[in-house]
Amino acid sequence: MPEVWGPAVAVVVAIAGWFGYKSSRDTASEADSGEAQLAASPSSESDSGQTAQPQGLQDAPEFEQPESVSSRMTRLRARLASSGALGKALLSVFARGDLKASDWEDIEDTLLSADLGLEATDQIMEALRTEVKVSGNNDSERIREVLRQELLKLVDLNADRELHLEPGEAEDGQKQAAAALVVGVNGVGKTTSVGKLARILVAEGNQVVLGAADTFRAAAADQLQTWGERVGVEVVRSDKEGADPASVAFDAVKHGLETQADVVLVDTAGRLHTKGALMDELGKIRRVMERGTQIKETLLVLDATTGQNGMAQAKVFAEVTNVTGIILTKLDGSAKGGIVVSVQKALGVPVKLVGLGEGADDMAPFDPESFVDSIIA
Ligand SMILES: Nc1nc2c(ncn2[C@@H]2O[C@H](COP(=O)(O)OP(=O)(O)OP(=O)(O)O)[C@@H](O)[C@H]2O)c(=O)[nH]1
Ligand SMILES: [Mg+2]
Repeated sequence: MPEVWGPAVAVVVAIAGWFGYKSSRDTASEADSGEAQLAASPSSESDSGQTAQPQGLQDAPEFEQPESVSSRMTRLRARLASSGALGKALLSVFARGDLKASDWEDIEDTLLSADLGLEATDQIMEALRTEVKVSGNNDSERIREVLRQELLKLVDLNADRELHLEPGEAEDGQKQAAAALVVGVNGVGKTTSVGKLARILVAEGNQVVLGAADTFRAAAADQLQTWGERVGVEVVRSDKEGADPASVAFDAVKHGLETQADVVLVDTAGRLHTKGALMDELGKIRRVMERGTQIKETLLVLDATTGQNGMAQAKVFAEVTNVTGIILTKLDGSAKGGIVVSVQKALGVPVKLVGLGEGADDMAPFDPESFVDSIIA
């Protein structure tokens, strides 16, 4: 058995049940079959004739132990609370007493500057005005409760936020790795998110393969490979700068199937040339991946600090490809938590994960209630 799997199996139980699904991995028997498959490492070639190679088995890396769920959640919640403070800002306006038109404008500005978007801001303004009119006072607890209820409605408690990455079964009874494609504008945190997500999946007991389909810069594949080594998973990449990204994505899926992996995560480049070119590139990546398995999630990564500008660009991705979930990064230190509401409204897709820092464990499933409580704290 390659050394790489020893420590990976040791950390398996750390975050069990994180996304609410069970891993199909039977550690003992699959570790054995994994050995046989990996020994016969593929010389994988896709339709374009380029070859991408799995990397990361040779130098047995030092594994970091993933942080426990409870410690991670406590730490990340505190980070969100310190960035939000929407409640505090609003209550300080309400504390002025009799509200004049200019005070209501301040309330509106505060909501807009949290990136809630116009529609949601109007809805909250309406609810707050009604509350003040009906109750005749500005009791801070009542105001906070109205705000909380409105935000909960807007964030949508019923959306399906689970990651559906259970492997399937091929016709011949072999396990068929689930594939996920990670897309988004450049610099938003795609590669980092792929690394963090791989770490969570490994900790849950999944065998994961990463595909470096960002072939624009060689450094992009190096960055993903560093994550792979850190997390203890193989990375399929091409050493040729400018190689066909679809070819690498194809090889990653192929390698995932050959090694009986559970999940194949494919990182992509974020350059937004033209809408047509983006559509062609992502379309081709999808088509070749789907020759091997199903793409069960297409995760759009969005940087919370870029606000409404970033969202306009993200919309283009949602228009050209079938996005199933959003990873909202850089929520740490951003006062723009309201973007959760506006992005879901604009794209019609739920936020599934949030990034709250650059560290390997700084990612958490998005939990609407604790999120709302944090930003109005
Ligand atoms: N504070 C903070 N920084 C983050 C988070 N996620 C990613 N970053 C940082 O954002 C920067 C860009 O991250 P990448 O993962 O390289 O972004 P990318 O989308 O892959 O970028 P390209 O490949 O160039 O398109 C890095 O410095 C990351 O450490 C987050 O949740 N919080
Ligand atoms: Mg990247």
